[in-house]
Amino acid sequence: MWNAVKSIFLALCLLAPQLASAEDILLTLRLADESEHTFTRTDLKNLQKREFSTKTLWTEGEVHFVGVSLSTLLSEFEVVGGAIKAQAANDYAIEIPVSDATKQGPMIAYLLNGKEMSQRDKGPLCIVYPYDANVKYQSEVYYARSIWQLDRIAIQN
Ligand SMILES: Nc1nc2c(c(=O)[nH]1)N[C@H]1C(S)=C(S)[C@@H](COP(=O)(O)O)O[C@H]1N2
Ligand SMILES: [Mo]
Repeated sequence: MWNAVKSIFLALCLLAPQLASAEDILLTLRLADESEHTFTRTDLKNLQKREFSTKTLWTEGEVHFVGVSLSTLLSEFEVVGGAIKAQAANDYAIEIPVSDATKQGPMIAYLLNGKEMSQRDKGPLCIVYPYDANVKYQSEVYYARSIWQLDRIAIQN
């Protein structure tokens, strides 16, 4: 009996990291020193969670986003100044000043109304600003920074 329990436990221990590494990489972060850090959905979920509801240009009515504050991600890597270049799967790219990444600023969203966003649905990741909470975000500059299908962030020197 104990042997069976032990072997199951051992099997789970051996399997768990493999299952985790089989997960898709959703985001690659390239630092100024050219090192690259990858994030799966689980990695993103393990970072401090942020959420807000807002209307957007591209959704009907108010929607609820869950994700990681850009400020949380950047402070994790001690990025304090300059700009980031955010790139999408469709090769759209936009520069975002690191000064945008305040606590009440943009987030990298991974859930929309509680659901994962499909690529068709502008997912799986997008940068969204709390447009309704701050009218300054209701402008073309911030809409252009609201990159959907985000898959890559490079820290500019
Ligand atoms: N991946 C991706 N994100 C993007 C864009 C794009 O072309 N591709 N356009 C940007 C611009 S210029 C605006 S105004 C907003 C809204 O664009 P939409 O109205 O085409 O959805 O998304 C931004 N995010
Ligand atoms: Mo735009």
